[in-house]
Amino acid sequence: MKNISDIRMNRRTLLKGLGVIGLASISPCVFSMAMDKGKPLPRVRLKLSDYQTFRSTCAMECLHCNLTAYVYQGELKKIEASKDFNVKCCLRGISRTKWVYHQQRVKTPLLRVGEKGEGKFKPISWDEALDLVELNIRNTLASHGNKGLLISSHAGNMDSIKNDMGKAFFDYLGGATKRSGSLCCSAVTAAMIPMLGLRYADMRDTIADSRYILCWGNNPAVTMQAYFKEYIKAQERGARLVVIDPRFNETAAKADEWIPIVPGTDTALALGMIKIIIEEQRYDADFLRRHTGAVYLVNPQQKQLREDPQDKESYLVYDTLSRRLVRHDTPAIVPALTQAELPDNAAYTTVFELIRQESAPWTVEKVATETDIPAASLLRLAREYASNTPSMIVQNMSGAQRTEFGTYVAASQFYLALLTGNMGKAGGGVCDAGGAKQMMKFSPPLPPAPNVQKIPPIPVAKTGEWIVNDRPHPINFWWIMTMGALTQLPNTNMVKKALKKVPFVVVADNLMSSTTLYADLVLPVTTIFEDLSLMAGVRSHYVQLMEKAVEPVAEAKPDYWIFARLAERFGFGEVFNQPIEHYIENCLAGTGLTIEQLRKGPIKPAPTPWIPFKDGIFRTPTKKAHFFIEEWQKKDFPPIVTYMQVKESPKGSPELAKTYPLMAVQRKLARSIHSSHGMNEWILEVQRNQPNIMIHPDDAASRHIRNGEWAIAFNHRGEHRALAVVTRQIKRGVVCLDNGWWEQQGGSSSHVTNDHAEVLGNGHCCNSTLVDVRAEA
Ligand SMILES: Nc1nc2c(c(=O)[nH]1)N[C@H]1C(S)=C(S)[C@@H](COP(=O)(O)OP(=O)(O)OC[C@H]3O[C@@H](n4cnc5c(=O)[nH]c(N)nc54)[C@H](O)[C@@H]3O)O[C@H]1N2
Ligand SMILES: Nc1nc2c(c(=O)[nH]1)N[C@H]1C(S)=C(S)[C@@H](COP(=O)(O)OP(=O)(O)OC[C@H]3O[C@@H](n4cnc5c(=O)[nH]c(N)nc54)[C@H](O)[C@@H]3O)O[C@H]1N2
Ligand code: SF4
Ligand SMILES: [Mo]
Repeated sequence: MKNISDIRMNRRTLLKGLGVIGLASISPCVFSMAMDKGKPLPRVRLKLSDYQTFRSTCAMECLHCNLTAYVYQGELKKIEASKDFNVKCCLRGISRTKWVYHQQRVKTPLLRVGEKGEGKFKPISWDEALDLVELNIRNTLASHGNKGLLISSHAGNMDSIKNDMGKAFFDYLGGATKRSGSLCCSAVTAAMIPMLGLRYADMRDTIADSRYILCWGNNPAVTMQAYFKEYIKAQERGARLVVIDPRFNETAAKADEWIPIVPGTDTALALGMIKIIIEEQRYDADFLRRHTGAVYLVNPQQKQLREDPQDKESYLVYDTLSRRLVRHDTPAIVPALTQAELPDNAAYTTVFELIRQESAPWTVEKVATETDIPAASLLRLAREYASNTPSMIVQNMSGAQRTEFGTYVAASQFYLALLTGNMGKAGGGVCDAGGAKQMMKFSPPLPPAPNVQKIPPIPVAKTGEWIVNDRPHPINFWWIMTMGALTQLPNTNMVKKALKKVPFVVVADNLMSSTTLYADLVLPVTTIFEDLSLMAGVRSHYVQLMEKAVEPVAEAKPDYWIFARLAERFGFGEVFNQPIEHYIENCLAGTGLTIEQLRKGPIKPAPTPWIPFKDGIFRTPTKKAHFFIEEWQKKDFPPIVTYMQVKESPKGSPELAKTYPLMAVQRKLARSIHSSHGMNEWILEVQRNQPNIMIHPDDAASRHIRNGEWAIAFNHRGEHRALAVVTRQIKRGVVCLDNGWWEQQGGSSSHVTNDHAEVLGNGHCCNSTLVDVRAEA
């Protein structure tokens, strides 16, 4: 296999491919210079009207920008940002032409012939491939039962059909082992759903209305790139942009202030801010009384008081007018918020009071000790955030919540927004990811399977270890789709062991990704523009039809085609083998939207600006936001946000830190979305094509590591090789590793990342990792 770093091209080829020379700049244009047996063919002058155009969306876990493909004589020639769409896509989006025609495209089903990991395969036919899959599923069902089947999917294609179809296929078989939690943002989910009643509340329509933008543990200049113009617009209108990150990230480079922080200590910072906001009475008492559970009452046994124990929503409050305990939703009351408003010897207190007590020990000195943030910065941060309203916390599935106690990090950010009454207002709130799916109810593509066994899941971060140790039961057949399992799951060496242990691993992908190297069978699937689909998701506000523009390369098939053929073999073909339009219509049923409407372009199903929780109405059954979370309490964790020391940290594991003293955080790069796009030679041409490790000069000097030379980050899980960037743009004691490098490019930083499951959301805590670094010998 050709080394990807060898595939470099000259800049002119890149620009030509992107259409910068040619179609985009001068049209009608010259693009064809094909050679016929050494004799140049006549140059063909094409007009825009000679091309057919089709629209689709960039379907990975990013912003789902709408793209227009230009097709000439059945070949995809160029992709550009759709003209009428609200955001302009990035280089990754327009380089997708190269993804379709990539030299590492999987062209036929491939059967392993070498050892797993060697990447030696022989091409086989689809019939042979499907026979093998059928046989291995039947054998697994006979020997292990349904729980012996595992399906893993993630964010390679977030359309409304493919992943759902995969999960449904295994449900129709009677069930399979699935994952719990997510590699991405289950900490946010575990905070938001009980607090606000739903996941996803993105404020991106009103970023420019904000007066104070706090990018807390995230880096929108890179990770929300197509929207970053909104942040700049806010700054031009006078907003202050502040970044909290252990490293000086690309957003910090544009910001008014960078606040470096010790990784994993964000909740300590939040509690320090809350203390200041409460003590200086900078909270919005009126908002808290009307729209939140801050006024609910709690007894000394830490139970919330209810009028009727059977009625979950009958929370009691103390009405300061009638001086009685009443239901929280009684009209014309003024519920007590603070202890001072309660009767002197009351046998209960308010949730607000519990928050005050929890934050009380977090003096500026104590916060400084834990987070390394100076007192003056903390005071400025708390005061400016609370007074420069509307102020917005950008969360966008942040790196800060991919930590061991990430749910409390995310929840503490919601606490701050709620305490200051900064929710449901243009320019305020917490900017999460979000999309059309919040605005309208879409249906699943297929009816639910009739009989599905309840099978205990595998926490996604534990995938490698649990499979190796047969937990919760042995896995005999593993289907991996839309997922870079080998680069994105933590603890790569354990994942490799798991991939080797499972007797039959199927990887459906369109490129010979790192994961395919460990497959028994690789199935070639389509990319966008090679099949028809629908995107009604959680990353773009628009419902988008994903049109087929060209025939699939070689033998590639859509994932849904594969499940249709397999379903036929298992006797439920008719559920899966209808024309794709049928499944798209199922998704759209009840929305009033039609395929024909969508053919004209993307549709936003709600007015702009989209403001979740407008006017303080939340989606919990009480319509109020909750601070006291009984779901956490049921898991034996405090119901009020609290700070806990991350275990894999110098303070949490002093012994381990003697061997691995540096805290390693991850960063996402402009060159890729996770492990995708990063192999695209057009991108390699303009972005660096080797992994970096950011390290502070003091940490580098004591290890004889020099800028620009190879270094190895290592710990008890594995090693990751990268070029050292010796810089003061990262805190002393912290290193930052790149996310998403392929095995074929030297390997992923997940070789060292923590595979602990985040405590409340069962998620991913790759940013709670200890390593040491050495110069390469
Ligand atoms: N270009 C690009 N864009 C993307 C993606 C991509 O891969 N590439 N992925 C998309 C996806 S799926 C997601 S989830 C989002 C994620 O978007 P982001 O959260 O912005 O992405 P990350 O780079 O993971 O993390 C951001 C920052 O968190 C910092 N960090 C790490 N640990 C801590 C901590 O404990 N505290 C604090 N305060 N900061 C910490 C890191 O130094 C890093 O700069 O981006 C989306 N957009
Ligand atoms: N070390 C480290 N690990 C991380 C993170 C980190 O910051 N650092 N971030 C985490 C986060 S936030 C996330 S969201 C995850 C993302 O993890 P993944 O969703 O696994 O992301 P990708 O690596 O992009 O893998 C997607 C794969 O799907 C393939 N694909 C694309 N289209 C299709 C299709 O239509 N069908 C099929 N079958 N396959 C398709 C792509 O070619 C690619 O191989 O990674 C997590 N893992
Ligand atoms: S990678 Fe993200 S920003 Fe770039 S085109 Fe795709 S969705 Fe848009
Ligand atoms: Mo993510």
